[in-house]
Parts: sequence; C-alpha cells; structure tokens
Amino acid sequence: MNGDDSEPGEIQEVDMQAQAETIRTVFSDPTNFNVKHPLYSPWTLWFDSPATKGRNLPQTPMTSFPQTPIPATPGAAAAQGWMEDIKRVITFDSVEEFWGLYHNIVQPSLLPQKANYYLFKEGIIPAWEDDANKLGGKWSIQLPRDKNRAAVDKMWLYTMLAAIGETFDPLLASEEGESPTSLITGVILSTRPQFFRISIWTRSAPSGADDDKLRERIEAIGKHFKVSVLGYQDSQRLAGALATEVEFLSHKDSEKKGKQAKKIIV
Ligand code: MGP
Repeated sequence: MNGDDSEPGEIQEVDMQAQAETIRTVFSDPTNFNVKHPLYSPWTLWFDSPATKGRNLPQTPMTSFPQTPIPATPGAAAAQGWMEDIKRVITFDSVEEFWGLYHNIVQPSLLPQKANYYLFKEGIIPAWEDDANKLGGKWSIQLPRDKNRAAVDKMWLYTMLAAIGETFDPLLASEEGESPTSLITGVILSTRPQFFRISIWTRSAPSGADDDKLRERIEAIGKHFKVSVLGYQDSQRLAGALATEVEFLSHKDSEKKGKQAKKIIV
C-alpha cells in the first residue's frame, strides 16, 4: 500500500510550488517552522554549579527540560563520583533545537561562580574516564572575569557553533569522500571566582616525536580556536594576571595537576 491512489512504480507529478509554500524554516517563521536543519551529529548539554552538588533533583539552568539518565558505559561507572553532580540537560540534533536551547539558558556572564556548561557529542560523558576522552586532552584559555565579562558570552557561543558545525578539526574540512572521526569530543565553559575558562576536549593527544601528524592536527584546532573563534591575532600573546595563553594539555597531565606537564601553546 502506498497510502495514496498510485500503483507501485508509477511516476507521480509533484506540485513543487505547493510544497515550497508549506515549507517553513526557522528563518521565515521562528515559532511555527516545520523543517529542521540536521547537525552532523547529536550533542548533549550538561551543567553543574554549587546548586547541583549533592542534590538528586535536577537543578539545571533550564528546569523545563526533562532529565535523561547517564548511559551505563564502563567510563560512566569509573567516573561515577565525578559525574554525580553533573546534570544532563538536553540532547539536540538540529540547528533549530540548538537555537531553542541557546535562547532558554543562562549566559555565561550571568552564571554563578563555580558553574560549568559541558556540550558533548551524544554518547560521550564529560569525564576523562569516557573511552572517547581517556587518551585525549584539551585546549583551554583562562580569561580574567573582570576584563571579559562582556566578551565571554560571544566567545562561548562561537565555540559551541564551531563544535556543532564541525569546523575545529581540519581533517574533516579537507578530506573528500571520506568521513574521518572528528577529534573533538566536547567543549566546556567554566566560571570561577576570578576567571572564565573555555576548553575544547579532543579524542587523542600527541605523546611523543612520532606523533607529528596528530600534533599538526591538534595544533590546527588550537589555532582555529584562538584566531577564528576567539578573534585573537595569530601571534598575539595573551598570558597575564589570571590569563593564560591558548594551551593544550593531555588529560593524563591534567590528572597529575601540572607536574611534568607538557603544554602546547599557540
Ligand atoms: P576542574 O574543575 O576541571 O579544574 O577540575 P579547576 O577549575 O582548576 O578546579 P576547581 O577546583 O576550581 O573546580 C577540578 C577537579 O575535579 C580536578 O582536580 C579533579 O579532581 C576533578 N575532575 C575534573 N575533571 C574534568 C574530572 C574528570 O573528568 N574525571 C574525574 N574523575 N575527576 C575530574
């Protein structure tokens, strides 16, 4: 059964004009659109703040969205203590849902101190222990709170857009025909009493001189983050009181809390 009067294999005439008239994108009708633009992959937003710590009830910045349970993976079991206070907010897979979410959550500049947004690919939890993160690392920049209160909201928005638009990893943009796995697993915004921090988590981290290709790919992500996303000059030095350069550290080195850490700086 075709659900209409046509025979199998029969060629149907399509009224293109009538079809075009029924298509309402978010651009023509921001509230009643009926066509969505899919992302390359679904993403999940997670959140924690002092208010979510030690509480079973979800205390997200957007309480009207339902909570969904954390996937039961070996990484999730290992990270149980760390994940206890981190609340899963929502999963989305279209441009429209992203904007719907964006317009309903608190901007970084207005978040309480010691809060974090974690935007990760669906199926990856925001923990070192997840299989996708355990051999990886992160690019991050620390920005003094007072000087960056006005800029941080845009910086975080552009970071999220680069993540969901898959513009960070140069290999994804350059390879035709193939679809290599993106090195990006998630992005994080952290508020602390004296600074903001934005981080990009990667699946792998270069470990030695043999890793030239990976190192190049990781460095290209850092440069894209610094120049195209955050808007700094390539050669600009950023470190200062409470400010860091755009720098890369493997999660293994982060766990060692800086001891013998090998940072890459762009
Ligand atoms: P943080 O919040 O990433 O760093 O990690 P920050 O902002 O320098 O420290 P804060 O004290 O101001 O929040 C803080 C601590 O949380 C780390 O030292 C770890 O003990 C723990 N931690 C952080 N992460 C990302 C993880 C993780 O992925 N897994 C586990 N098990 N612990 C983590």
